[in-house]
Amino acid sequence: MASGDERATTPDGLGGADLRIGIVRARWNVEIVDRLLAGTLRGLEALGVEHVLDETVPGSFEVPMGARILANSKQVDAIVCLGVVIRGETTHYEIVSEEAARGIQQIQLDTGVPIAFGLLTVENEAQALARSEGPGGHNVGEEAALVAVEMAQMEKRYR
Ligand code: RBF
Repeated sequence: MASGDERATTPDGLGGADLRIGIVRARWNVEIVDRLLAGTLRGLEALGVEHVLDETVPGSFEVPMGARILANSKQVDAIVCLGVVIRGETTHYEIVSEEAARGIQQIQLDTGVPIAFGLLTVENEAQALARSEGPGGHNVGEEAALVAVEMAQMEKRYR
């Protein structure tokens, strides 16, 4: 992988058969969120994850709260958050995207349940489409699945 490549790398031999993974996804920009979701499910399946808990919330601003509810439920080992915030469509861009990122980091550190950041914060729809491609393409949701499994495995090793 070339240096400067923005995609996440994954250690060899990563497996998720023993893991329970939660998904928290926003319903704003639902067509693109659905593409991220397809990527997440593809990534989880490739790693052997069978136990998936899937929840939706109104928008990306609510994603941290949804993640906190799942994390506190003790029913998941890690969480994938999905959402799409497009600058061109909202003057709230900074508020929604920054609060979502800040909230997700806070919740994973406070609860100890790893949370992968699978939100797109982009300038326009073209960028959102380019980062949510189908099999073989760049899909942030798929990458977030790998991140969730890797961090859940690490947390389990030291539990
Ligand atoms: N939620 C998103 O997930 N993506 C957005 O691009 C987005 N844009 C918004 C723009 C405005 C003007 C408002 C009021 C809300 C937006 N939301 C968006 C919804 C937000 O995350 C949240 O659901 C609502 O603000 C209700 O708390």
